Amino acid sequence: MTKGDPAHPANYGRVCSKGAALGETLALDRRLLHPVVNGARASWDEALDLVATRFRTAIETHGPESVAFYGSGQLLTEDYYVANKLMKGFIGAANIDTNSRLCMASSVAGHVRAFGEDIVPGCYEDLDEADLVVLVGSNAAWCHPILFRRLTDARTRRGTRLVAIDPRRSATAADCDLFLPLRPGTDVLLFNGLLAHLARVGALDTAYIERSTAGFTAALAAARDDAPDIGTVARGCGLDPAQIDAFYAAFAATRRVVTVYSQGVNQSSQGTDKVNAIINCHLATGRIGGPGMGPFSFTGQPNAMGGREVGGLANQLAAHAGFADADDLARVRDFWCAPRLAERPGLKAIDLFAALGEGRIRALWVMGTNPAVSLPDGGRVRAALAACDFLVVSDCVVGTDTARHADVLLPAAAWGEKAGTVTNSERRISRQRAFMPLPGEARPDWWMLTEVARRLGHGDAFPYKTPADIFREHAALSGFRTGRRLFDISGLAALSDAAYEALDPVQWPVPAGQKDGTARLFTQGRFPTADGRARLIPVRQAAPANAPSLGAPLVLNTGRLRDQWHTMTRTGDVPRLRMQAPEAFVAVHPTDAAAAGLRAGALAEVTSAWGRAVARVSIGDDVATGQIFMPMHWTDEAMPGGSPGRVANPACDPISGQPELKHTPVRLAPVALGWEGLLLSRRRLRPEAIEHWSRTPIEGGHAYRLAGAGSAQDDLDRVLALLGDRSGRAELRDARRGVFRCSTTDETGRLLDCLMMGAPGTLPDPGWLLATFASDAPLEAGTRRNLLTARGGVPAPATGDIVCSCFGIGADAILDAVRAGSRTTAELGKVLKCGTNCGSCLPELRQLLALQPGIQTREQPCPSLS
Ligand SMILES: Nc1nc2c(c(=O)[nH]1)N[C@H]1C(S)=C(S)[C@@H](COP(=O)(O)OP(=O)(O)OC[C@H]3O[C@@H](n4cnc5c(=O)[nH]c(N)nc54)[C@H](O)[C@@H]3O)O[C@H]1N2
Ligand SMILES: Nc1nc2c(c(=O)[nH]1)N[C@H]1C(S)=C(S)[C@@H](COP(=O)(O)OP(=O)(O)OC[C@H]3O[C@@H](n4cnc5c(=O)[nH]c(N)nc54)[C@H](O)[C@@H]3O)O[C@H]1N2
Ligand SMILES: [Mo]
Repeated sequence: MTKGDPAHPANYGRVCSKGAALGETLALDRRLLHPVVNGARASWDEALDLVATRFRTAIETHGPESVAFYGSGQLLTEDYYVANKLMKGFIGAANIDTNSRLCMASSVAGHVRAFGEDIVPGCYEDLDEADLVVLVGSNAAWCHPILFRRLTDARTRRGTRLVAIDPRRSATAADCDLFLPLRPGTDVLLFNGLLAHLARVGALDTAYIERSTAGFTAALAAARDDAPDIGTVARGCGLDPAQIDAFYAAFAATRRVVTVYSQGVNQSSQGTDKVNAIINCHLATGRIGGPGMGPFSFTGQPNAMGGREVGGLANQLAAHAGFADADDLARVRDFWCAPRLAERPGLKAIDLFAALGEGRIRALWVMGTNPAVSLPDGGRVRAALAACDFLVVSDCVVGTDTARHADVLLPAAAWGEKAGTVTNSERRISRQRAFMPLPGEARPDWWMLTEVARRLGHGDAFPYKTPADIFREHAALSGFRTGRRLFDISGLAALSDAAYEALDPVQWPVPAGQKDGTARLFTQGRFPTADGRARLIPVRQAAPANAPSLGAPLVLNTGRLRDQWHTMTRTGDVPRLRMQAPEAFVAVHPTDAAAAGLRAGALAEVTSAWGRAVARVSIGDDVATGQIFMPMHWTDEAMPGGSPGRVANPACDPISGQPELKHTPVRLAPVALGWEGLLLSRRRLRPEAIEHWSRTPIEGGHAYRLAGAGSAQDDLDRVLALLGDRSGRAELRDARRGVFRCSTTDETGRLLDCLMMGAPGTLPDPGWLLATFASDAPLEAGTRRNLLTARGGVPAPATGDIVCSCFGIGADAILDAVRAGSRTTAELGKVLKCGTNCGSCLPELRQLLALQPGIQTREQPCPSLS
């Protein structure tokens, strides 16, 4: 198991379930190990020459705006810096955007509107020191489990109260003291109501408003107009007035309040307004810049923040300089000696891919992201990638849904093999150090970009030999004619190679002459605006861009699972991380399931105006009626049709350009099936001839769920073609019941494939089968017979649903321990170890405990704060 660094101030050694499993993701069998040109192995020189030639041709023929880069918050700051400098400074167009557009763009825009610069004011200690923490559209229990543990620790230690605002009862919502299940997209109304309430009860800090802000009167007027009273808010947000009362009263009465927000806020056609509605309440109460208080945007990717610092977004320049300001343009142009510097913003992600589809972008380089899966309107994105004149993809793994369309594949160094820096949510820059050799011909992204820059004739401006060279330049730029800008790390511009190598984690700003970082900003109530004041922004509740209709009555919400990372390229092949959810699913409220004629475990079709997905039905009341939820992770590699990206609408926030990934009108229907099957195989397959399939890695191989609309008889040959060596084959056919079973073994008698087909809903529980498959021992005759009769001859120890994926502890074992006397998560941890590593299952453990009769713990979720 991978262990954290106990001395690192961001996590003090705690790592999440995915982090703990990192060791299991280092295998090389799925790695891209050499360049590929048009499907064939190529040398680096061939590949880089071709990239440079095709980019140069496009630029010469169609102008610099006919080429683009699409990057990622998973690049290191040094990679990102070089990509941005090449595109904006030397190609001379600003067409470099990043997956941070899908992630943080609304927070960036909200920060810039309120503070004059993209700044997260606080630090993680504020989470320890707050008395009230409001989590808005953040499932931190699963997505930031280490930070969420700080919150639950603070609850135990100092009685910090936690409020969750989310349309869905997420793991976070279930573990908070107060849960407001608001109607999707109504956050602005809720926070406008809060601002009006704070004014009503005299909870404003008028001295602070007077001294440190502008725009208060207009913001309050808009808030009052939107939300004159709690009844209006209750109706608009679909909430119980008592819940709103409890939340507003707690906010009004608590000075140390942190409002955490994440994708439920950002990924919205009103994302920027949501951000400012929240910040308005903190500014109006002066609760910002002090210990235990402030608005706090939780970023997602390892280096989403670093990308924002170097200018990874098409509407930023570099080092927090923008296009709107002539001084900024001159500053960056002079520093880079870049006479061709782009002078206007480039295309934001959604527009960039639209331009790609229309042939306006002739050459695109995608680095460190999988847009075929992660962008909305995925069908159109895939078509655009397929039609693109020249597509370069640099990635660490083979076979991503995006890479499949590439003309050139460049093998990138992965985590553990590359060196550089990343910045986290609290502005802390950390060194990432290589501890493994570069496999095959893999190279870091900055090196590829530098080589292409040289081939384009810009060698003088790209002289980098090491990441340290790049970092020093980036740090120097941040301190060059800084003006009032706060992003300044020029104190690190003269680091020697050895000092860079040894750099301790440090929070920016680190201006010249300063060695240590800065934990909190705005402590004196001064902001990096022209007049030094922060801005309150008048915002109004607006309906989401696309409203449900008769043909699409449900709202599709999408998000993350505890044990998966994005498009599964890093976590999808680790069996224990797949146990939480082996297949793509759609969570449906029992009422909507009944209305659509869906049973749990069946396949359902989710259709929007943009596309269609197919996923396994999961029925429960975590989602409200009228809403459904799908995890974002599945790809064509794991379950074609399982990606909600194909369904999601491409509407964007008009200010940030961030797409509305949490709100797409859809309809739901059962998928009519003639048969279902389960195939366990030692081999990794893409059963494309089968209408519906999914692949889940298991101990010893892969499990495939198969299904078709026709009769089993009609599809049998297609299914049998999936089996490997058929020499040791045994089969059973029961035409009357439509049952077919078959197993194959190798010469030693070891099980190779095991197949079962039958009428929909009749497949046996595969638990014992998986245990048989995991073993390499030759099959005994009895077991072999059992495989055919599907009778569990080899009972596996029942585990129930896996709760703790770090230690593989299931619900059954946990309930046994409860029956044997365990009463708290700590006691369970002592007996079973569950929850003692990353702790991201602690909310589930608390819930399991709370459901047991006779256990009344402080940890039990309670309905109100009072
Ligand atoms: N396990 C895991 N952790 C991750 C990641 C991962 O892939 N897996 N990815 C990382 C990344 S890049 C990111 S950006 C973060 C994201 O972290 P989060 O933002 O916490 O995660 P999400 O699941 O995308 O969405 C959060 C919540 O927003 C809610 N929501 C939907 N609509 C609304 C609304 O209108 N209002 C409100 N208030 N809430 C709404 C959803 O129901 C969901 O519970 O996670 C990071 N951490
Ligand atoms: N429906 C829906 N869609 C969403 C979201 C949602 O909530 N719902 N969330 C959005 C958000 S917040 C995000 S951040 C995105 C994430 O979406 P993506 O960025 O598309 O997802 P990843 O799977 O992280 O893709 C990263 C790729 O980079 C590769 N990689 C890793 N490290 C490196 C490296 O150092 N160099 C290079 N060249 N490659 C590397 C990995 O192998 C992987 O293929 O998804 C967005 N899309
Ligand atoms: Mo993200």
